[in-house]
Amino acid sequence: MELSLLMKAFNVSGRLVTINPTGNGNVNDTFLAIFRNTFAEEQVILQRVNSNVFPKPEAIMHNLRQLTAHVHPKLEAEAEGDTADRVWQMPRIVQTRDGKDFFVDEAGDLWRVITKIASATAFEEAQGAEHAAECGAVLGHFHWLVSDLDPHTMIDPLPGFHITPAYLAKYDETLKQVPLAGERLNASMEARRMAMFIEERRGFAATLQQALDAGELKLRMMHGDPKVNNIMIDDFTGKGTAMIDLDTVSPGLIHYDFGDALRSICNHAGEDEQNLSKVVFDLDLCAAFCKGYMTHARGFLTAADRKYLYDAIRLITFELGLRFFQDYLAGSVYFKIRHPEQNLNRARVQFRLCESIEARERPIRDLLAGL
Ligand code: GN1
Ligand code: MG
Repeated sequence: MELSLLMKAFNVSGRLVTINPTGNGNVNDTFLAIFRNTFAEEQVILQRVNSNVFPKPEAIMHNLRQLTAHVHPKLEAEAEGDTADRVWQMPRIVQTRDGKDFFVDEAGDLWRVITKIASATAFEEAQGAEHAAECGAVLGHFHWLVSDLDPHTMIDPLPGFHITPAYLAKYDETLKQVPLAGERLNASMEARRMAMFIEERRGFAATLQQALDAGELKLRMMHGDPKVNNIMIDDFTGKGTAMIDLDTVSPGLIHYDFGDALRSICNHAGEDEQNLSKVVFDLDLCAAFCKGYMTHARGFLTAADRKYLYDAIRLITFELGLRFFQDYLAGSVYFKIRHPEQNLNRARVQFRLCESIEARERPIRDLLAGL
């Protein structure tokens, strides 16, 4: 269905001037639509939710409704008493003309429109220590925003998301069940090296899950995907202003968020680098992020939480590499790709980053202990 026709289903005033792909998401398709009225312009984000990844896209919209209903009043209350030059924001759902939160096309795909956070940028990589610190502040503030959101009002969007041992089981299953997986594994030295890397860390994969099962860590609301390009920075003040990409907000361990933000912020090379020597975990950016995070998180992090922060950084990096590698073996059915080996290369990058984190274990632990 033509995008401009599709947009007509949504309640946005004015004439549509352009609609173009935006962002670099690996899962959903995202477009920026610009509307003009006589005296004003409106920009909104149109998205097709990937039903391959999210089998119940309606649940995603139910969650977004619950989340925004919980957070918007908190943000408003905060803004009232605020004299600082910072404004916290969260996108809002734009309804269809018949008052629904989404539109389903003839193919059965779910489309939704949300407001665009104006005059703000989500960078693809860390811009420096100040930016990293702002990313930390945004994540810490987000954790505070959702800390009192009742998990029972939310539907688990992706059961098992961020349970690392479950990804190991899926990887094993893929090797057993997918006819071409073994062939793909044996086709290159690189793939075999990835498989060895995984074997060496099998025991480690359960670290956070065991701490949770033992009651040492507890479930809280997490964002699920707080990588650097899901954090928006105000163009005028340079301060963090919003977390976007809210589809994976669910009960989980905030450790995964902490680790995920760091593994993406501290790697200048990004997720698609070919030259592995450029993939390094940057300790200065890590320190800056942690400082920003602590301005909001100091109050709610327990001693047990702190104990697992290093493992969280290492683990989520390993988990993402494992997810990319498993998807490569399965024929790249989950993460969108632009070339056939992309998921294999993405796995190489995360595993190299994981090694870089392991090599810096002492300084990272020291840094975390000093927070
Ligand atoms: C996916 O869609 P995107 O690019 O924001 C993925 C994350 C990964 C990320 C890696 C629902 O996020 O878990 O960390 O790619 N999202 C989902 O770039 O699987
Ligand atoms: Mg996402």
